[in-house]
Amino acid sequence: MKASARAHTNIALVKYWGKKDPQLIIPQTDSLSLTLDKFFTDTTVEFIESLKQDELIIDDQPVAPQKMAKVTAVLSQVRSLSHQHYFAKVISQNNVPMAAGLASSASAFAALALAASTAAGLHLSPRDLSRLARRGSGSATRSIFGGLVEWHAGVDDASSYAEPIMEQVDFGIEMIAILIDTKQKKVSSRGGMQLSVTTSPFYPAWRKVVADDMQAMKTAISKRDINQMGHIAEENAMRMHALTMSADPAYTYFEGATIKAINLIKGLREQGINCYYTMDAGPNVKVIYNHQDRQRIIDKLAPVFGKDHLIIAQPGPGAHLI
Ligand code: 2P0
Repeated sequence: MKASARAHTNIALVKYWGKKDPQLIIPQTDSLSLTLDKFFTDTTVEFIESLKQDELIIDDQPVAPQKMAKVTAVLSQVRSLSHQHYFAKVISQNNVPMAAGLASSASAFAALALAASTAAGLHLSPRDLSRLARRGSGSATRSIFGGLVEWHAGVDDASSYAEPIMEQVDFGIEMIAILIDTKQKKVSSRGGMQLSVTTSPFYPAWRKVVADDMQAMKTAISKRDINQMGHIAEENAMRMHALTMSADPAYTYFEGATIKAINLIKGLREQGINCYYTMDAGPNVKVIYNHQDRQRIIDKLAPVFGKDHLIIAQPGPGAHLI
């Protein structure tokens, strides 16, 4: 009744920002992401008869039971599916620089879903694994798969799952995460997105933006057109962040250095280097480009942000047992 799994984090190119059902984590819209090789979580789950409650250790630190609700949501679903009632010991190790602002919850809950379901003797299909990971965190739904992945919003637990669009991504797309700030964010994704759903007057327009961007992004992917993919991802990210600034009370994940990075990337484009930016629920900027342009982009960014604040990532694999 023990298993270990590794899952990688992902960067959304068409973002998820809001839930229809906060309990089951059914999103308001579809989303689309690229799984990354650099950042991953290794998780071991063991169901033990003698345990009185679930236990969780993250990066060698025990986690208090009252902070385990998301993990318990996944473990409870596994117990229900496998018709057994043992509590579990969960040991998780992150290889995600927390400072990168790359959702460690995506890799964490994808690894937990695979390790826990395997430890319980379940043999879930990848689709059902993505539904299970979704119980822990929305972005984890997509991290079950490698490469380019689509999360169908769906309307209920059965219809809200992820699916690969292209598992082997071999046309040269690459990303640099610019580490701008290492502090814990003030507004959680979970709290922030629900504030946007309930108070931003732009929310109905966002649903339309995502529907259009999903179509356009899939067309760009089918043409392996990195520039078009980058352009759509950049526009989509800015429109997602417009939902933060238009909420009541307004909030933003941007900092001064975020704008500075955006302007540098625009400057690179004016010099004929095709690169595009995207940001998630934090100030760090991620640059999307063709790997052939890596050095020219680093040469521009390193003097401003420092070479050790630039992390290069390439397309990565789906969740797997280790
Ligand atoms: C995404 N983000 O699509 C978006 C873009 C951040 C910005 O999913 O409440 O940790 O656990 O479902 O998945 C971050 O939010 O939120 C996220 P929950 P999650 O990647």
